[in-house]
Amino acid sequence: MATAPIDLRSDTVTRPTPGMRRAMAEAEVGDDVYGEDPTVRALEARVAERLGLEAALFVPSGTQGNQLAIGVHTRPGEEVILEEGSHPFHYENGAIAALWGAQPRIVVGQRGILTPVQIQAASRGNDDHLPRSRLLILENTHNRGGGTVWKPSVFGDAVAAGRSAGLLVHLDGARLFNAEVAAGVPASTWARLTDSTTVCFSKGLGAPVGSVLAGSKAFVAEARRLRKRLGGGMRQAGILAAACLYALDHHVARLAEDHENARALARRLAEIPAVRVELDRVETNMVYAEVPVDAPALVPRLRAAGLLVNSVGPHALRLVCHLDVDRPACERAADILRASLEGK
Ligand code: TLP
Repeated sequence: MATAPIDLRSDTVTRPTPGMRRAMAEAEVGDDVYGEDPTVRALEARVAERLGLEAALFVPSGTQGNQLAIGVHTRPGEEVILEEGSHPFHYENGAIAALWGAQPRIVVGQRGILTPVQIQAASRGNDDHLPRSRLLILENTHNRGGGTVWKPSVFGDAVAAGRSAGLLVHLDGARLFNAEVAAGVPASTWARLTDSTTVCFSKGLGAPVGSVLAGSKAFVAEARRLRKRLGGGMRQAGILAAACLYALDHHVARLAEDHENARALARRLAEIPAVRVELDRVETNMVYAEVPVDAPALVPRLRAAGLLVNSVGPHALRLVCHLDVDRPACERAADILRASLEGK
């Protein structure tokens, strides 16, 4: 029998574990559009508390969480300052412009990290000619930056720079729990400084669906209205929220394993002469590797050899470690890449 491929395309590919499926099957539910699903409410309360914010809203995806935040915080014509590789700019299908008529103002960070000087420079003054700068979006961990963790003090400085320029601050914390585990400080260290924060459960935490957007009570009330407008009002969503609660209880601390596996994978990749990996850039569960061949063309060859990865540039691959791949699988992944590059 053929062995299953090793899937390192993303941590979104994880499947719910038997324990998670049991929790989902047993979830108490109600109609959440009426605010009557006890499991959704429990999840929202728990995440708000964990992030040090007042209230929270269960949403179908990280993208919707980010976009609701932008929708609540901005008006058409206003500017959103965010990093070039950030998910809301790079991967959300132009939604900032398409949905809200806001204008992205792009800053190029270092591995996704912005300095206070860059943030100040990107904010506009009060001038009738210029767009009004309204919102700063930061991302932790930063996906295209390499799974980068914002040092809490550096994050605090960036937020302070935004505040002094009169900006609201949203955090895309799709992988904020990876940052929590990697830095050894609670997720609230970052989130409580923001006006709104999104966290995702369908990435390394292993839930099938679900993100939570948190902020003040007034912010969440507005986000709830916009969620309905976008068709994100879910009914007996407690079945999904139960998976997220289970993930909070059982899958956060184990993210450390994914981080160790990513480091082991990176070390093994670095032994391949043709591959370039910056080991010190592997801070969480992601490995970005440079290959000397056309990366998009390499992807189907790797797939045929039993390894699924994504190309993220002409010569760049992204490999993501997660709940469903163990250390031997990660090491085998490096061996498959080596064999493929050596034409074996
Ligand atoms: N990221 C996905 C792809 O969309 C690129 C991945 O495989 O990494 N914020 C960040 C930082 C993300 O990485 C993602 C998903 C999202 C938001 C969006 O989450 P979903 O997919 O739930 O809309």
